[in-house]
Amino acid sequence: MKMIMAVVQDKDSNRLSQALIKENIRATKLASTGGFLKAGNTTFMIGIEDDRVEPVLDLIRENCKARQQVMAPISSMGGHADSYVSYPVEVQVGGATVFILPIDRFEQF
Ligand code: 2BA
Repeated sequence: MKMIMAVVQDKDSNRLSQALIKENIRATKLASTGGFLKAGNTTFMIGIEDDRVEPVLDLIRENCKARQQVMAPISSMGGHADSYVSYPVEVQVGGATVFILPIDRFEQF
């Protein structure tokens, strides 16, 4: 068994949830925040048998797309606006960042 942890954009989260439910794949959604953009994203925890890992990755690939996101410039709080110049920065946020971990033991009570 494996644990798939997938960080996806909030915009894709409902679509991915529906696709997982349709394929009878159990998942837990966690509200998360990207360390860089400090914007909300969604982390899916999916415990799954080894032979179903690839189909789950296919579903994630099909339902999550990369987008350009603009990072707002940092506003000057200290009155030294001329000491640095801040521009809006555009970054490409991936469709999904996926970690696949081995599970030693799985129990449900
Ligand atoms: P964020 O940390 O908010 O990052 C959003 C996007 O900003 C990243 O997209 C990347 O394109 C860019 N970025 C991140 N750190 C950067 C840096 N130090 N310098 C320049 N650009 C940077 P993705 O790589 O697709 O990541 C999307 C989200 O997935 C991340 O949101 C974070 O929540 C998660 N993530 C990505 N890599 C991770 C990792 N190694 N461990 C844990 N979470 C990760």
